[in-house]
Amino acid sequence: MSLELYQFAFSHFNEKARWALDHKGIPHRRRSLLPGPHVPVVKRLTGKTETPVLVDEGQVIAGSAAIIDHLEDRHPERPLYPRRPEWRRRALEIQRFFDEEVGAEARRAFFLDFLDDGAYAARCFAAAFGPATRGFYALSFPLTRIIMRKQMALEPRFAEQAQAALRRGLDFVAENAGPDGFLVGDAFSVADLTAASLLQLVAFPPEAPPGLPEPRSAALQRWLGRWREHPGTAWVITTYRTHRPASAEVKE
Ligand SMILES: N[C@@H](CCC(=O)N[C@@H](CS)C(=O)NCC(=O)O)C(=O)O
Repeated sequence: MSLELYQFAFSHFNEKARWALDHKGIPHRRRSLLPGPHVPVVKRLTGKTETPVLVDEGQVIAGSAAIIDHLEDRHPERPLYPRRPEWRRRALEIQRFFDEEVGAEARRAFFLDFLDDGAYAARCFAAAFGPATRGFYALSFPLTRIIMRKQMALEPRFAEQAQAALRRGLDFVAENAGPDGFLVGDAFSVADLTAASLLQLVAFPPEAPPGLPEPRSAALQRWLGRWREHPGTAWVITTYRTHRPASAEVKE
């Protein structure tokens, strides 16, 4: 088997790709990268810097939607695309809405709060690494944080628009989930997977890897408090509890 996911462990777009692999039970390896040092590794693969990237027998697939499309094609069992054409169209439309209109703004809203405590943020990003890497990353994180703030335009003047986009995503799932919780049709699909993984940062449900180091920072608690009462948050938590399977990662 040569299926490798180049990923950030602590990232919602990466969680989307992980969940698709785990949903289908496809054994794969994960190459976890740290924000900052990831640049040369990902550039070598795609010429860009964004994760997730899947390498399947030498074929490079960049971006969570392209990865899911590739997996649907190669591993059609446990489908994420609904079979009925109109449901499939709707599910892909919902994926596009969350990818393009919610994901990046939700991340911006989150980081505007979360990065206030740089030491805690560095612990979250580097939790999967050994003590030497964690120590070095923590020391260099003040510089990484400056770069992240610049790259994602993490400016307080954008906080309102970023939170509004995230709220639109939460409103969408609260208003569109059917009686059994599905956004489209009568089964779990790419629409539910995309919405739940891109919205997971409002709750960090226990089933969402990699988990949060304790004790949580005041900045993170303030963030979580903003969204606790929204009915969309309850949908995210229930969807994770019901549909997020265990990891299909193969460890070295
Ligand atoms: N549309 C892309 C978005 C991916 C994305 O925004 N990735 C972020 C992590 S959440 C990233 O790798 N940022 C680092 C960079 O761009 O250098 C997808 O669906 O995969």
